[in-house]
Amino acid sequence: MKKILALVCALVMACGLFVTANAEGDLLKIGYVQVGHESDWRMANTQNYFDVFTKEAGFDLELIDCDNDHALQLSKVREFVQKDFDYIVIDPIQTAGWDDVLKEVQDAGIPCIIADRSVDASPDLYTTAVGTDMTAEGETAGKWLEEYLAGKEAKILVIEGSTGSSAAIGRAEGFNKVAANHPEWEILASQDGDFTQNGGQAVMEDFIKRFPEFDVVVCHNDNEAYGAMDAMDAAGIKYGVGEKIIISFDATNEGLKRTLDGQILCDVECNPIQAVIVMNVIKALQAGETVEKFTLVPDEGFCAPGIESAIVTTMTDEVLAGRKY
Ligand code: GZL
Repeated sequence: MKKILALVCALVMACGLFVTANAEGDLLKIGYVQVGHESDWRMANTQNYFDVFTKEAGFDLELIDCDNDHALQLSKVREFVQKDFDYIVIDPIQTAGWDDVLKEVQDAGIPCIIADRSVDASPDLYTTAVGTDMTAEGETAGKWLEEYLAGKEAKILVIEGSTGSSAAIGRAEGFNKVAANHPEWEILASQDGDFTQNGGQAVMEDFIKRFPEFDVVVCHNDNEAYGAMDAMDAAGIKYGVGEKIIISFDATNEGLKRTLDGQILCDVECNPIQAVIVMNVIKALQAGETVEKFTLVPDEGFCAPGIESAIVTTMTDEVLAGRKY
């Protein structure tokens, strides 16, 4: 019976019709090594995969929360290879250290999709990648600050994302590219807050001790921004329009609420709703189509009410109500 079903599937696929079934006619086994559970963004991304890769849709998804442990990601990918998964999706905690395991996946003939963050490895070593442009996100933040300061001097503190992650590397690169054009800006310090609220609070507490004078805090994600706010609240430091400027990334629902309330002045989106894009890539591959080497997930930026901007969208209740996450 299985052989007949497999033949039918092969014939159907050969005719370009698509079924989400592997050669044995079973559900497509998808292995996803997820970064962890460090932020609201991450939880939205994980939930999105569970919502999309359902059995009803023809998938058997195994999503592993690797809790920011690169070695665990490598060993789980190797487990997926051993279990002969149909597709392997990797959201790499860090950009480095992927060549060997990607070669093993490729030698096993398993299509590999790099999702969200990126790897420092030849694109020849994986099938395709899906993600946002983190450098552009950093540039958007820099260009908004350039517009908002309009030539004024600024002392800037940066709470970075996890060291070695493409998100932290890209956002820093993009922001610094704009900052390089502004000798009147001074970046006082830049420290890893690991994309968590506790991390953001600890770094901001240290910054407050070391830097009595500062004007801007750039946080590489919303959870770090909440932690920075906690630290500033405890120290009696005000932030918002006319006070210390907080710039953040992710534009999660809570982040945009705080932007609408004027606590965060600029929040640059990084869209976690990526699972349908990944699913469509898998369906195309199943149908024997060629896919682009990279699929960009578009995003934009937002600023607090009362701030006019040509760079980002000014927040309103309607903008918040229209958000998907
Ligand atoms: C960005 C993503 C980052 C988010 C953080 O694409 O990898 O990781 O900006 C998350 O919130 O922790």
